Amino acid sequence: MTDADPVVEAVFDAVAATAPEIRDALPGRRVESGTENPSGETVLAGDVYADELLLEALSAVEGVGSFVSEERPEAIDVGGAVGEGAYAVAIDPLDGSSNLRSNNTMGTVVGVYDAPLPASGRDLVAAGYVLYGPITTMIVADDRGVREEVVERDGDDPGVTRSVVDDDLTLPDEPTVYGFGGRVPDWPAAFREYAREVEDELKLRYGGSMVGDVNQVVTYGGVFAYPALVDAPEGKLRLSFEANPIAYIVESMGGASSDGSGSILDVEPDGIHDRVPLHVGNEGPIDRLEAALDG
Ligand code: AFP
Repeated sequence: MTDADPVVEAVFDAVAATAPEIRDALPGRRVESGTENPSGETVLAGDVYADELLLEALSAVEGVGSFVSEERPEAIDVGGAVGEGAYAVAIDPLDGSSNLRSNNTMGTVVGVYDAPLPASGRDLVAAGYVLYGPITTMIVADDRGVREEVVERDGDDPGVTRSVVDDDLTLPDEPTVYGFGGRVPDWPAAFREYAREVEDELKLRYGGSMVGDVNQVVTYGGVFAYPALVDAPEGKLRLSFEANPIAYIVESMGGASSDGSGSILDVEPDGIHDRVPLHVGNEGPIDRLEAALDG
């Protein structure tokens, strides 16, 4: 097993340390901030708070050269030449924030790139997500594999504990669950036909937060997709902050990802807020999806 990358470890220490503070701040930040993010989406006070906390925490990590967030138009230079010894860290600070009003799962998504953004997923050296569920867990993927950790406050101390509960997370062999985003009438016919087949075989697990829905697939096996839509062929999810990190994690677990024709990690973006159709899960359902869309 290769040694841990100290900068990657420090990035996930910093992300874990913010988790209890973000979680504690959520009850008072369920309201809209009155602003929109670069993707034109309404920003909640919770999004703003998480984004600012993560910028502060990650700026302090030696070896992080730039901070790139779903909530900010441009990369923030935080010191160090990205790709020449420093990393670019891409963050979706509060994925699924519309679940805040309905008190359902949300998360923070992290991509650690060894190249300035916009970058291909092949430039990722690590990726992970924090899941704010009944308990706070964190998935971390790097060249050593994929780990699941429980993140808790360290008693009365200011820090947190990261307890590894599975140090070699792999996708279950048999798919069990599925979750498809968007509205059925907005799905292209080929995807709708594919979805009908999957619905006859697997159990629906869709909660409106990519992190929560992907964690169902990570835990039980299956397929998650936010597909291309008739009026939005690029889908909804952002490549840099959502699709690439999730694809890196699932492929590192022995699964597959696709933008509809090939691995998400091979998509070459034009901009840091590019959207892409995202499909991840067991190889079988993903291979069937690509065949269905290629028909
Ligand atoms: P919000 O962060 O605005 O809640 O969006 C969450 C998300 O980006 C992703 O987490 C979900 O998979 C997807 O949007 C849900 O989109 P729909 O609301 O269209 O199902």
